[in-house]
Amino acid sequence: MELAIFDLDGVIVDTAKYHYLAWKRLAREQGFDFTETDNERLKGVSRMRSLEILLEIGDVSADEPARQEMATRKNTWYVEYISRMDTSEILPGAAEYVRHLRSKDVKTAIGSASRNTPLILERLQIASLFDVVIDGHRVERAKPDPEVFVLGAQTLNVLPEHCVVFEDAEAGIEAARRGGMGAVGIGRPAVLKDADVVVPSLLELLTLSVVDQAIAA
Ligand code: B16
Ligand code: MG
Repeated sequence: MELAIFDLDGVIVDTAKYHYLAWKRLAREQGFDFTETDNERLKGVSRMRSLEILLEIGDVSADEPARQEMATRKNTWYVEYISRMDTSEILPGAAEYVRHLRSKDVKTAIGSASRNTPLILERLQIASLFDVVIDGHRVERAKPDPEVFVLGAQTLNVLPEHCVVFEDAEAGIEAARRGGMGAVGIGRPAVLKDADVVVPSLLELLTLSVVDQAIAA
């Protein structure tokens, strides 16, 4: 592995709960309920596709200007929530594992669908841990298209076969596969069936690395 590409939401930080609160608020305004189970369908999915799914669930029709307005309103609420985040919300082992890889001369990147990536990295104070950040502003095609990961690899001049993607969403695992990269699933094996390996969180990988180092010493 020459380059480790990390998805952001669900791998480095759990912002899904804030997306959920903001989408739920929008659904309530539209007169229907939006559950945590429904929210699972939005993980790793772009903002506008998320809105489409939400409106399908509520059986609400809206024209394009109304959709744009709803997406903007939801994002305003979401930004209010994430603006209050701090370093305590980095997922267990995540920053330490990224630092560990960097100490082994592995390059590191973020490959996220979120257009709020810069704000999140700033709040968590971890922007300096990544050689490049590719987010929703830089790509035209959402995961499972591999564009976000391929762009990261190209920017750092690394061949896809030397890249490993760390992802919590099925669409992200498929994107890594289609980009010719290794795929580590973060979450449940039943959901992330196409990953090379699945672990509950980056903490397990950090622990394994520490054990490997101790054995080698
Ligand atoms: P925004 P990831 C994704 O981030 C989230 O998982 C998904 O729920 C969200 O809709 C998407 O970002 C867009 O986010 O509205 O902030 O641009 O998992 O690719 O890091
Ligand atoms: Mg994710």
